[in-house]
Amino acid sequence: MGLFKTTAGAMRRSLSRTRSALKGLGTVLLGRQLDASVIDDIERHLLQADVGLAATETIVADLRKRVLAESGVDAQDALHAAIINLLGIPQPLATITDGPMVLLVTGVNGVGKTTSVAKIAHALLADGRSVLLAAADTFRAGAVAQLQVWGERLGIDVISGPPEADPAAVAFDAMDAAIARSVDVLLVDTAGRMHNEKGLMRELVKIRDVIGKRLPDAPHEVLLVLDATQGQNAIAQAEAFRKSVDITGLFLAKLDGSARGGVVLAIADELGLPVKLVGVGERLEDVEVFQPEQFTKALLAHEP
Ligand SMILES: Nc1nc2c(ncn2[C@@H]2O[C@H](COP(=O)(O)OP(=O)(O)O)[C@@H](O)[C@H]2O)c(=O)[nH]1
Ligand SMILES: [Mg+2]
Repeated sequence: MGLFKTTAGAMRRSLSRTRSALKGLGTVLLGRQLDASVIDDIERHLLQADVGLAATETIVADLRKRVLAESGVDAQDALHAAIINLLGIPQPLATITDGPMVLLVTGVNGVGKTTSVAKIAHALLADGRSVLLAAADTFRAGAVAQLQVWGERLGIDVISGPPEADPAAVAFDAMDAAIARSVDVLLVDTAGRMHNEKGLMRELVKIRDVIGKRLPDAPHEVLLVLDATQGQNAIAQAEAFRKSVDITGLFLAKLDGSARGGVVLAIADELGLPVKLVGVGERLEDVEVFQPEQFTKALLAHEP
């Protein structure tokens, strides 16, 4: 889907606090050649910015290899290349063939699931796709209403159940509706909290299975929403979710205003799950395709 924008300016703005956490790393490297002391500097800066020990070590090891392989390597270029190596190639969302394509959106409470569902719906609508929403967060009072408000703003229907409905039953009804109406995309919003974590994961598996029974190959994407301001805690959440369901990609919300954008590197190193989309604000338009190249440029930019 070539429907999400990638804006260098928005990415640069979003990473301004993360760049502060990196304490001017981009400037530190300016005009320097890669050597052991520069690598030490890089290591120190990365550790201050929530990149985490494991990803920092991966990057440092990559840089050491570069020093050995070649002399006179530009430090900035080398770090850029090492980060790109770590992040891997961009992985876009699954494409719509003959719909409905089903996206299941998961994540803990407050990370930005419902907002992200609305953002994705908005982008799809702008691309001329028909979209249906499913309000499968039936645990939190007000969650259904919140999605309905977005639905009204976007002019699309929201499938919901009675108060405290079984979320899997809502998903079932939504699948029926999506198929009957031949919509292009069904976005399923889910709860981030249950009475306990086991209950939450069991519910999620049930929702996933109900969707898969109704339509083979669905859900086509299981997007885990993580909150970029939560740093390493986001990694722990991903570990917990992936034990129950196959996560196909991450939506990293709240990259704007986060000083912990370095967590993207930790995610790549520790989880190996692709960040597909990033949230860069609270408005419907504030969603970007994650582009490793652009992210790295913004991370190492000279200006604050
Ligand atoms: N700054 C910023 N705020 C966001 C972003 N995404 C979501 N939020 C805010 O995070 C809060 C929780 O979002 P919500 O979608 O209700 O989270 P949910 O509980 O996971 O469904 C709301 O105040 C959103 O406006 C983002 O990309 N940037
Ligand atoms: Mg929600």
